Amino acid sequence: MAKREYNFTDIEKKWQGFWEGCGLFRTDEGSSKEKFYCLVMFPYPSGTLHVGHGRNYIIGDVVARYKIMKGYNVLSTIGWDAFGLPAENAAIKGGVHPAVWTRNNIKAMKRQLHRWGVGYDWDREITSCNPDYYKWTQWIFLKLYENNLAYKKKAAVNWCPSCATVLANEQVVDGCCERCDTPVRQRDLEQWFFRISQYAQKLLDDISLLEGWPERVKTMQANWIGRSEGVRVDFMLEDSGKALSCFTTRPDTLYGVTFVSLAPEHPVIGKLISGTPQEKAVTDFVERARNQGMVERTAEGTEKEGIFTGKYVVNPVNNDKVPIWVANYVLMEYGTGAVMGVPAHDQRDFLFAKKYKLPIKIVIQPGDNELHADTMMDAYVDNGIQVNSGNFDGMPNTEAIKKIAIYLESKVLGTKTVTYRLRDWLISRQRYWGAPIPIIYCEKCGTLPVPESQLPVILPEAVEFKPHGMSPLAEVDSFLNTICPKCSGRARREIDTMDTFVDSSWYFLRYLSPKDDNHPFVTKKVNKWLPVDQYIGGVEHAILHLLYSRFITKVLYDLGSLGFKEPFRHLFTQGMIIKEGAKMSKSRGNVVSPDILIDKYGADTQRLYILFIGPPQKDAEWNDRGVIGAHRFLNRLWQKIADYEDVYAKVQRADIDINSLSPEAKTLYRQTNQTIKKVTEDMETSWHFNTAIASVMELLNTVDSFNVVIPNNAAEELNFHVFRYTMETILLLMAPFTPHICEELWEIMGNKPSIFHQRWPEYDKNAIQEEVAEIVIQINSKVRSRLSVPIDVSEDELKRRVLSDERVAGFLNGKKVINTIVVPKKLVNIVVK
Ligand code: ANZ
Ligand code: ZN
Repeated sequence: MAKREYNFTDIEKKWQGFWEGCGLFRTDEGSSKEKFYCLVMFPYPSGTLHVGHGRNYIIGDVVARYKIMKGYNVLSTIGWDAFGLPAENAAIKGGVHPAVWTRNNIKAMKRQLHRWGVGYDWDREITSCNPDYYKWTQWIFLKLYENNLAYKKKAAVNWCPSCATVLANEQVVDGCCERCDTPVRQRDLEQWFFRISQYAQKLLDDISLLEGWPERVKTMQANWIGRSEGVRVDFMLEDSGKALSCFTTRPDTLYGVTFVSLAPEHPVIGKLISGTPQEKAVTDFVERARNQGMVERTAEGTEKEGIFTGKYVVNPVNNDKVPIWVANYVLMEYGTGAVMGVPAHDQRDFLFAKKYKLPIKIVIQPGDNELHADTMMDAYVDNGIQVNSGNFDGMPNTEAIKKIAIYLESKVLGTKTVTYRLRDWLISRQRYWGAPIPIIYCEKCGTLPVPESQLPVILPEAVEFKPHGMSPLAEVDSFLNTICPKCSGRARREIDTMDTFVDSSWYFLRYLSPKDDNHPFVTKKVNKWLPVDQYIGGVEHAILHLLYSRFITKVLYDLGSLGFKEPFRHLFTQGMIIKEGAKMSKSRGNVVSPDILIDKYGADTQRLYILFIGPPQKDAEWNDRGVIGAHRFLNRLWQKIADYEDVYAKVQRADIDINSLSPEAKTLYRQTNQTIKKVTEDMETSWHFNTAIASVMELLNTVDSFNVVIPNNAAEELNFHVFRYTMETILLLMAPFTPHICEELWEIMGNKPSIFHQRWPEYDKNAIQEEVAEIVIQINSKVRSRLSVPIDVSEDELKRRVLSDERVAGFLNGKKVINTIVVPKKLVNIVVK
């Protein structure tokens, strides 16, 4: 009979159709099985996918298939994070409408996902730029607004004076406009914010609930929230009698203050300088610093700059008169926007003081070698003993931190406070391609939310895209002009759209009722299915997306709409695929197209390679030869099973009793069971696909040296049973990784599809125990030691173990081994001189 070919193209098409037909990924919500919600971060439809993207979806697919085989009722879904800047840029550049561009990309990406054999419950697909979705994003906005968690205030935007347009941060390159290279300026606009800062403490506390998250992501969340305990110290302004509050985490350094510096935006500056000789210079400086933009101002390498206001404050603990400066490194958004400068103990203050020749006053000494202000090369930031600090002299500074805070409070000179680095979430975008913010402005009635019954506020499709000027929405009269919901007078709509992070902050709730016209989500359903059991995505979302999703979940929990406080129970962040030392990306031109590889080797090869390339949470370097290796393995697997195609039907499957097996069959049977154990453990402990696959590969090596005989008698039948058992086990273990070939071979072996309706294999506990033999070790025929080894250990391995036995080594010390006599399973005699 002719050899059956591994015709992956036909096989893959066949099984993709089969899974679709049998609804393998269609979730039956009524099922009594335990639920498992497997979620990959929904992609931005940026265009065609490359193999680096594939890792994310393939991992998600493996998790879903594995859990199906483990007997769970799996929910595995996909959607499109479809609003955003690239679509709009494409419209401006190429004249394609963002909606068209987006829809085309979705189509291309869907095709790609299908070709990889990645399965989802496609009936639940969601697209964030569709009105049936963004209606509910707007609803979320209204809920926050109603609960005083959405508000409007002036905030700086990046403004390109030449394009006359607002730029997103990613459109500012080295302080200049990406398009025309003009220096970008900061401009204040009224913008919408979500009051996430109100949830800072809850977001911090509940990190403890995120048991299945990588430690480093939890740390990133905590750092971003950035809780600081400190004191607000009041410094009296010289002539006004008013206090200037400075936030410090180091009250122990209070006696060392030699200046105070203000953020350029600080409201007191105007009053301080008005009518003074410094007015012009300070105003100019403030203007310049504000145009620097936040990111640049706080960057490590940016030069610390400032200007003296001509005014002074008084240090409340020692009555020192200290100058007030304005400095670019002080941010208005943090603490009080005013900092007490302690150059001896803070590095930024030290550089600042050196530059502007301000005094340096040491108040903490290390204890061993004494510091001197004029010879210091850097600030001394470590712990030590208080000096020059009045009654606190001689005290360890760690104690002075507490004592000085208590002292300040008792004298009403300061208050202990907690500050968070987390700022309110700016959700306004001066963009077209986003969900319109559902707000109406009426001249008579003021700012009003769009009534829920009028949602969605539809984003008009017929607009003009120009590289210049305002958001296109500002020019669409039919959108702009509306009727006041309160007085029915003429009113106008908000033209800002929402940050796309709002769209993605709640989408995981929508998959449970994607077509519901009356509710954003159904409380009973989401309470049953969430938290998400396994969330999978890129580490680039480790901060903002996760934080915003956690925030919105907590708000909805507090409103009684959700019964859980955290949306994602386990989080897996996969590493990137690197090529030629750089992240794979279109702009770098180092992408590997999955289509060419699938045409040449099939999707299973690509899946296997991607999963085998290294620990899935680590970055990995792409290597074309590795793909060939993966392909070769699948061919070997194919051949091994296809070679006996005719035999499977003739030899019925039977239970295996390990005790009745030949030594060779016993070894194979044992290793098969050990492999089940290993693969299962690798899957259960944070998805070690690569080591799981490696152990299956080893098993196939053992099969290669196993003598498969087409059976003519009972003993040979037993032998074949073990072979069949091993091969079926390999297929079951490999099915989540390389599903198509496993389905096909499963069928060739005479089994009914789908292999995913089979239960994940369990190992025979008795079979994995290695049988051991007690070996007597003699040296020159005298018994010197004993050793337990696996009964089927090879002679070489036995010799190696004997020679590395500690007692034996002691006897051999300095002697020469002349001969080693081995009696298998019993004895080793070493002859020495
Ligand atoms: C005096 C001092 C002395 C400080 C010293 C530090 C070391 P964390 O820990 O990150 O919360 N600071 C306060 N408000 C600021 C603002 N708006 N912009 C820039 N810096 C600001 O940082 C708190 C410290 O950062 C505060 O403690 C203050 O400097 C500075 F040896 O006060 B410190
Ligand atoms: Zn009105």
